[in-house]
Amino acid sequence: MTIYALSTAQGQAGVAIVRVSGDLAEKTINTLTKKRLQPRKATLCNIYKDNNEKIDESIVIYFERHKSFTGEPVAEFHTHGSHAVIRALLKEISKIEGLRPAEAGEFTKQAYLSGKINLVQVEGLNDLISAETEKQRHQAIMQYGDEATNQYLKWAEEIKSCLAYIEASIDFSDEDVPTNLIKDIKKISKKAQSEIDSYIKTEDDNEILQAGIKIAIVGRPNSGKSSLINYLTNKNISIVSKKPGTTTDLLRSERTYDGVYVTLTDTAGIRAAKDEIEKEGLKRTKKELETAHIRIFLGSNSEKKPFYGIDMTVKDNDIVVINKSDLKKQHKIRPNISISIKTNKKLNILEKKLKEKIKKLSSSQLGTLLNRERQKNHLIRASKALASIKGGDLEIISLHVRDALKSIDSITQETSNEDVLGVIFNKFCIGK
Ligand SMILES: Nc1nc2c(ncn2[C@@H]2O[C@H](COP(=O)(O)OP(=O)(O)OP(=O)(O)O)[C@@H](O)[C@H]2O)c(=O)[nH]1
Ligand SMILES: [Mg+2]
Repeated sequence: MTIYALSTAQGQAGVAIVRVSGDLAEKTINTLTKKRLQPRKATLCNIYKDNNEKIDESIVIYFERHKSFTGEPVAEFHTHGSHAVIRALLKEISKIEGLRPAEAGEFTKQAYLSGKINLVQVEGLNDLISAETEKQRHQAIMQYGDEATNQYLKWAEEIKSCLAYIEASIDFSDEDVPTNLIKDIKKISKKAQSEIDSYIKTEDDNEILQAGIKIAIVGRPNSGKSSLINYLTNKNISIVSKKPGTTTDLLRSERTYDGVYVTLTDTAGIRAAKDEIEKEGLKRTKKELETAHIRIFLGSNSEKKPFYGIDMTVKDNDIVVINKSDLKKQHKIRPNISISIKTNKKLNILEKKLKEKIKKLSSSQLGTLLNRERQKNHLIRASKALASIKGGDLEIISLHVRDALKSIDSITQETSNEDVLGVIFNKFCIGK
């Protein structure tokens, strides 16, 4: 079956690309342009309706089988990106017998089925399309490119070498199996297992990369938390007032720091709650305190006890800040930094400190990171199988080795699992 779809985003744009993939791709070009094109050569063509009316001028490219994204013959029509042109073009294509609209992710699925890309790359491609921050893009291109795949292939090769050892020993009777051989197998499998286990742990870093670093601003009422979130996000999102207890709920705002996605949360000022609403607000603040990666404890210079009633178990990534340094000091606290939001004092230094902490939290994100439950499940299975390689019975060892190899291979190639494939490809949009 030959499939077609608009591959660029819906809506008005300078250019729109309609893609056709399958045996009838070339015929589609001939029908619409009345031309035969040289493969992989962008050619300016008129596109016609079946009544010879011209629809648009378009750059058309024909890709032969094996030399296209999908592995099948592909036609691309780069037209002007108006609703009317796209609609007219799609209508003409639909009139050609043997063509049908593509389903979500079907071009990519075809690329996978043709062996053009493996499943790790498919998942990477999906990430690349949805990447919002620079770091997310960086991760996605490593999954789509060779890095992640090569790592899996390396483990598969190593485990395969264990099988080769086992096969080489088939000629030996049980008593004669050289002890070195079993030692070597165990050495290789232990090394692979430990690498796999470390990789499984990178899932936490991926979590930070995807969901971002959570920064909570906490403190007593009136310390300037809302003023600070407004300053840091450069938005007037939180109400600032001299009345203590202004903020009663959590208020979040996002931004990036050096390509890292960050969510800042303004919280309700901590004091003895005056009513049910405040009680609930404080409950939420407390939860935020527990889950944030970085906590900014914000106190006021004009209070005798700027952090009274606040659980100040300060962790490595937390920052203790005293605000309102323009006012007379009333306390004996020694904070990490004193600022004044009112007079813009040392706010740049506070931001510098924040950036350092964000960098530290995200600095382990250099290599590829585990980012799929599907991949993780196979890795856990492989690790378990490798961990089961014990004793001296080669047949049992061989079973575990094969099991581990199968799991690693399934990461890049789920051979016959339509359900799994369905879940992967349905996440794509139509036209990809
Ligand atoms: N003098 C002085 N006043 C400040 C400074 N920063 C904030 N304020 C004022 O302090 C008051 C409280 O500020 P908010 O940002 O609403 O404080 P908050 O911590 O969000 O207060 P709650 O929401 O009630 O918990 C406002 O009147 C601000 O204008 C500062 O650096 N110096
Ligand atoms: Mg507030």
